[in-house]
Amino acid sequence: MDRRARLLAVSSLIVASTLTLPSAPASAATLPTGARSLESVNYPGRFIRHADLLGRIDPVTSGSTALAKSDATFTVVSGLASPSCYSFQATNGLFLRHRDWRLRLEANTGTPTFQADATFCPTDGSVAGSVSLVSFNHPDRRLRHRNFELWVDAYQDTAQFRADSSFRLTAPWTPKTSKGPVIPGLYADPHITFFNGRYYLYPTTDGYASWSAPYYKAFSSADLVNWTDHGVILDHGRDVSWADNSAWAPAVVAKNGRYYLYFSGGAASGNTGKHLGVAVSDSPTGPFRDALGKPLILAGAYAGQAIDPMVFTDDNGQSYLYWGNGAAHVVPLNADMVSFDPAAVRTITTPGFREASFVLKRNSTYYFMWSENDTRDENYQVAYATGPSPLGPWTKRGVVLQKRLELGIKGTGHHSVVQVPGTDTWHVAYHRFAVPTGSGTNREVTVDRMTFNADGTIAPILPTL
Ligand code: FUB
Repeated sequence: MDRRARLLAVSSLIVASTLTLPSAPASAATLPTGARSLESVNYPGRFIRHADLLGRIDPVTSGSTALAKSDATFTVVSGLASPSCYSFQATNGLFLRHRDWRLRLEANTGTPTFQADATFCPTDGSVAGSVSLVSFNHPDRRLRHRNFELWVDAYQDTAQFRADSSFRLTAPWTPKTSKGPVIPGLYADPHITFFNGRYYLYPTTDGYASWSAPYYKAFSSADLVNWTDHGVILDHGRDVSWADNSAWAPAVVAKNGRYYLYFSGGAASGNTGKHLGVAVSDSPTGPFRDALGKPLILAGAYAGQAIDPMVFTDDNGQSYLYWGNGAAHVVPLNADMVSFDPAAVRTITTPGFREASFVLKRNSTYYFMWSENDTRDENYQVAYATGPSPLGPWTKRGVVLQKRLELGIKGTGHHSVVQVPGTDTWHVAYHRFAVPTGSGTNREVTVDRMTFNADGTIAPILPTL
């Protein structure tokens, strides 16, 4: 029996004996994210599943086929339309959404309509520990079964409707067998760092057409495996007067006893391009507030796009801001972390640079890393150069992270690196097309090891599932 089959067998035993998750019951306000199955309360033993891409409730038992179990397994993720609600992603990567009131599985197009149709807000179900899922865009309607088919129907205050629209979240019939994505759902451009004994991940929220997401979340972990979702830490709509959308590629750094979040954003009107801003908080999990009330770098002020910020602080305490798409720039930041001398801005010219600058120092060598190609291209990849100072000069060393097609891994890029404090152990966070059916706007975040050769060059990073 191979490892996957063993895990399936073990999980079937667990599911058969304890159908309801003891540690994280669904409540009216929150659901546990990650892989789950959903069992009907009035037809115990029947679970929400898809068949021919349509939603149903059907019996699933430990003796069911692997396919039936997989069809009855969903990853509960932050709502595509709102982080206060939830979406349900099948193991084939498609999302449960309503169309013509019928529940069906479709690929996320990232449009507002799709996102709303695929988002459900939990409320108490008919029996303790069960949940009822209210349609995000039709709050008078709830997900319910009728003739064992799943529909979103107008709520009726009857015992029958309440039972037909109530489900228990159970352990997943098909448990996760890979480490990635490390945070459930669609995220990209992860900035990984370490503050006060914990690792933190700050990603772009993905799954939006044209990468138009308006907010950032933070996640933290003690072990790089189990991640806590700290919710929204900066929302362009609520917190940033000059940006509405395109909340892209945050980078967070600790300095002066505070936390500075560098980010980019676009305005809904004017289409003036992306500006780069800085927000500040007393906590790594926010809330962050716009530090300047205006961009730190205006669109068009320097060649290329004012996106993909990154801050590196050298051993002498001097911090440097790197940014850019199409052209890379660097400037020493003033001690306040929210200003710099424009005359000190330098442009970095490394062959192949597209975006996503990242700088680290190991021993006395500085490593300037970046992403090449378009994030929608499966050949999106990470390359690096080395140099004697944070300002270079840089010598390109080559590509270190790229697709691994035999595992279905594509579009590996926009990375960041964290060192396990006090060791020479390094981890790289990056995004890839969500496996199996993602794309350049449906990406997911994963973490792998990064090692150095004896001569100080970076060994090729092996992307793993
Ligand atoms: O996620 C939006 C944009 O896609 C980022 O700013 C780029 O680095 C690319 O990953």
